[in-house]
Amino acid sequence: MRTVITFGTFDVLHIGHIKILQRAKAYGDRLIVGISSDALNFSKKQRFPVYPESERKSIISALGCVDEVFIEESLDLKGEYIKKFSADILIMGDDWKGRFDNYKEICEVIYLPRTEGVSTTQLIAEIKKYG
Ligand code: C2G
Repeated sequence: MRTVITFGTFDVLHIGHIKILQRAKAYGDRLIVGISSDALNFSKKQRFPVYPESERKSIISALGCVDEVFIEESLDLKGEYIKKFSADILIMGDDWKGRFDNYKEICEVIYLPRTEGVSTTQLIAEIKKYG
């Protein structure tokens, strides 16, 4: 049984999110997803996500490729989460390339290419035009 863990905000779900989760799952048998909390998001981006953490968690847990979800309270707790879920592999999009290499001591760390041409920020801007 190989366990994969990944992290993200997954706000305003789009095809880039789905693709990285499906590709991450293909590396193992069980996929665990840490959903960044609203507070963590605010500290990173100075704004709250469009969907609150409870809804982002419900949406991601409804996906067929996802086995378990939890709320990620801090970027610095990754090591604790990796151990808690006995994850063999940490997978992130390559916008985070190199950032989590320190966890190579406790698991495999893989960065996958992002899906081009789509992002939550872009979608929010697009939707605003219809306002
Ligand atoms: N992603 C992707 N293609 C896109 C957009 C996002 O592959 N076009 C990937 C990102 O690389 C990330 C995941 O989808 O691995 C989630 O992206 P975000 O919701 O933007 O997550 P982020 O805010 O980067 O939070 O602990 C890490 C952070 O919490 C990650």
